[in-house]
Amino acid sequence: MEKYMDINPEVRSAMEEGRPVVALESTIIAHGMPYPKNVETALAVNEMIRNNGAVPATIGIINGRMKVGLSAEEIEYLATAKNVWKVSRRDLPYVLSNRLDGATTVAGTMIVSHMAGIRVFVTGGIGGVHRGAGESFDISADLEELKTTDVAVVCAGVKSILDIGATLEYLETAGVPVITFGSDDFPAFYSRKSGFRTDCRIDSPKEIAELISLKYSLGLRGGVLVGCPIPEEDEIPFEEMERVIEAALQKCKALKITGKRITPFLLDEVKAMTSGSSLEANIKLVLNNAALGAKIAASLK
Ligand code: PSU
Ligand code: MN
Repeated sequence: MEKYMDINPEVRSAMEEGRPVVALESTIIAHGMPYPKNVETALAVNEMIRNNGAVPATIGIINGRMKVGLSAEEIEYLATAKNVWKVSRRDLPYVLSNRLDGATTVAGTMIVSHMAGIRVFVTGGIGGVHRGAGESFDISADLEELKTTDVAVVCAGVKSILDIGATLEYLETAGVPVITFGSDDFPAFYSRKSGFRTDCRIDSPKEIAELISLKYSLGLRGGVLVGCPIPEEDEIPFEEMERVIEAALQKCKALKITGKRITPFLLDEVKAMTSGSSLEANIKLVLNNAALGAKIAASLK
């Protein structure tokens, strides 16, 4: 592994000393937010992780090397460089063998985290089953990764560019525990409620950590998904986002966008149509997730 991976010294010593480490993804930096908000957010998220007792490890690929713990300069680089690949499981071998730059998705970040030995990963939103997947077969590789890779993922739920109900069904089939932190409703990214009740509500980071270690002590492979609702003062009403998302989906169809470009396209459209208010909510929810993720990592035995 060392042949393809660089773990930064701070992350390495934390892991050697058994101190908590939290992984972060880089697709949100390179493809999810505009410059310079993407860099400011990534750095603020790192701070939030530290302030809550863990060491941040932002994951990305530079010149064909998997970086575990990007420096501020490397974050700036991935945020501004041209031709940064969006790297999910299937892209990883190509990007490494061709010495390319890449931003890792939830799936890509889970893989690298697991290789490095990191057990908790914080993101904004995961990919899932797209609306109309019955026709298009568009189901994010994030879900398959949650099925197989032993990393707990903290997110603000599932954005309604996706079919939230179908995504939850898929996770049930995949055997992924889906926990909601402090709420009876699974969150919908910009809004605290998706309209889908969760079976597994847990109200403290410590109990979430207990569930995670219990799962692995049973030998049950795969991830754990933790949905952390956006703080009340930052949320955007579900119906308001729904209108915007419908319009974005129409445009995506009309322009015949396909494959890995669909999710970034939809996210950009939503951002443009809400004139930045969705971006602010996005930043707030990632910070909120970071605080929870760090606390979970800190309680994980
Ligand atoms: N959902 C969001 N914001 C994001 C993503 C998803 O609300 O930035 C990114 C994540 O990196 C996720 C990826 O892993 O998009 C999923 O892409 P796809 O649907 O192509 O698998
Ligand atoms: Mn897809």
